[in-house]
Amino acid sequence: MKQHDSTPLTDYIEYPADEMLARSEQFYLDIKRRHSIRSFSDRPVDQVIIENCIKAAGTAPSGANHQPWHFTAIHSHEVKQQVREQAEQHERGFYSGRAGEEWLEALKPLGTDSNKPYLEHAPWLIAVFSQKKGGVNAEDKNTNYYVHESVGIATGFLINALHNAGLVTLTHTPKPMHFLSKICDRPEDERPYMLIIAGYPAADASVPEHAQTKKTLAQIASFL
Ligand code: IYR
Repeated sequence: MKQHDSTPLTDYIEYPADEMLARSEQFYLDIKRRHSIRSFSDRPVDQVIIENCIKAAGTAPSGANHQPWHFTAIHSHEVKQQVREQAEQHERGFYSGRAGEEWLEALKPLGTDSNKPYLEHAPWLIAVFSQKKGGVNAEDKNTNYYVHESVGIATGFLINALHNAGLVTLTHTPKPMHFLSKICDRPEDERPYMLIIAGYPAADASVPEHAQTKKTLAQIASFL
């Protein structure tokens, strides 16, 4: 007996082998230009661009296609100020000891500290939430599966889409992050997953050398 309905795959595009090779290399060269940026311009970015990038994120694969994510895109200066204030308060605790010696040592080459002006000045903060309960319909309250994996992939799509649009981003995980639920007015059964800062880079934006060292193909892959 038929268990499911389906329609033919009509939007697949097959490229000739040489074009596929060129595209794979071109994509690598393009995504290689993505860097985590910590110095943002306050230049505005049209909301439609952010909407398109979130729509792209929403096409990510997920456990049972439950799409266990919610994105709150924050543009309001007042709300950004609240996020900055509360994130910095937590980060001060983190950097003044809560992180532990090993973690603080690992962060030294990035030059980060508890000061997060970009949370207030970047045009967009996108708070990503994960949903333990949900379903294919937005109002469902069934069990979700592979929530972390699904939201991680969607967040990757989002970062990729923002980069592709010509914006820079920072993945930020203030610790703890629960204050975001309140500020964004999200329900109890949703968890803040990550904060993506998006906008134009400031004129003096830089990339820590430490972050530019990527493992080689031989280090990250094996072919059997
Ligand atoms: N959340 C802190 C600390 C931090 C942690 C990691 I792991 C990083 O790769 C970078 C920063 C902060 O944002 O400063």
